[in-house]
Amino acid sequence: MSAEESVQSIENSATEVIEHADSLSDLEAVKVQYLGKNGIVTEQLKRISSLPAEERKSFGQAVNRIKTQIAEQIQARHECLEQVALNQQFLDQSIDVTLPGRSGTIGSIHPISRTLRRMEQIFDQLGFNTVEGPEIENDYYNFEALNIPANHPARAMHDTFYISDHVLLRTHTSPVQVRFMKEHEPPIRIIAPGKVFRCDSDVTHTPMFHQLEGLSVDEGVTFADLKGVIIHFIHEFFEAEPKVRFRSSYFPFTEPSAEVDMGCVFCGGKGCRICRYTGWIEVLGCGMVHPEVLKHGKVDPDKYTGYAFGLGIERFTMLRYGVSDLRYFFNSELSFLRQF
Ligand code: 2NL
Repeated sequence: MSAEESVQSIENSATEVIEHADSLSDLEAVKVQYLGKNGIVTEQLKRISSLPAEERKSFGQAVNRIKTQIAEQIQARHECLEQVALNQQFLDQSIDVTLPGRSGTIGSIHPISRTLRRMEQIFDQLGFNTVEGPEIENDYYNFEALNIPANHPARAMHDTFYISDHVLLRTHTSPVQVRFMKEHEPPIRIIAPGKVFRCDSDVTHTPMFHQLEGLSVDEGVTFADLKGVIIHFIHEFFEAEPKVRFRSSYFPFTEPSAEVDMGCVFCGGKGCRICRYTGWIEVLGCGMVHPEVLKHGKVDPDKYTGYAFGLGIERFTMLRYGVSDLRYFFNSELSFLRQF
């Protein structure tokens, strides 16, 4: 084999080895093997001085040529392997964005809010709009305007949280309706839900609870309209048709007044512990708006009549979902709340 041939065979073997280097570290080893300080190509360069003078030039050129070519091939292979490594890295680190995410803890609607939404929906279908007002009131809107004068026993009945002489936490949402009457001409059809406060706390009373009141004022509104709306509401709310009875009662702000009972949903009216063996459960109070109250609302009682009603949201929630203790609504027990 001539010197040129042996140089060419070095390049051929290098090409082969380079092509078979599967990793950057393999390739680095190949580079050292051929081009390193004691590498195969470098050894050839060292041979030049021992060659006859006339061979040196062409041999030297041949070795330098393969040195350059091997270096280029290594560089090309290097770039190729780097690309492969990068593709592998992309593959290893890729995520499947179509996989469903890990779900966090999701809250639930508080039973009181659920009941409120349900009530709003039923009254919305009857043409009642929801209105809100301040929880901090003055004694005029909470008492005077509702025909409850300074020394009326009703003021003692509602144990009131006073903030100062004339400022208090509302004991019912009626003040919202009085304010609304003052600002709007009949026909009026509204419900006023919200927090109310009474200085009372035992097994069946909490100092804050939720009430929903309703008011309808127009020409020719009668007690028959009130009965129709209340009976419809009870049937819709309980998704059943229990008996409903109107029992004569007294409120300073309505005349005549009535309390409404429905057939016990637990025993079907036969009598049980829940209805205290009467077969009836008291659910709300109502009546025709007292003319004095209409006047405070700047409504002419000679032209208009109206009915109003009030109910406790906690009580309706307990009856509808079978909650046995009022305190569940306020102690934030997750095992209770998760059921809603
Ligand atoms: C009850 C009784 C009731 C009213 C609330 C009312 C409001 C205005 C005028 C007249 Cl602006 N009345 N509200 C009427 C009758 C009864 O609530 O037992 N609530 C739990």
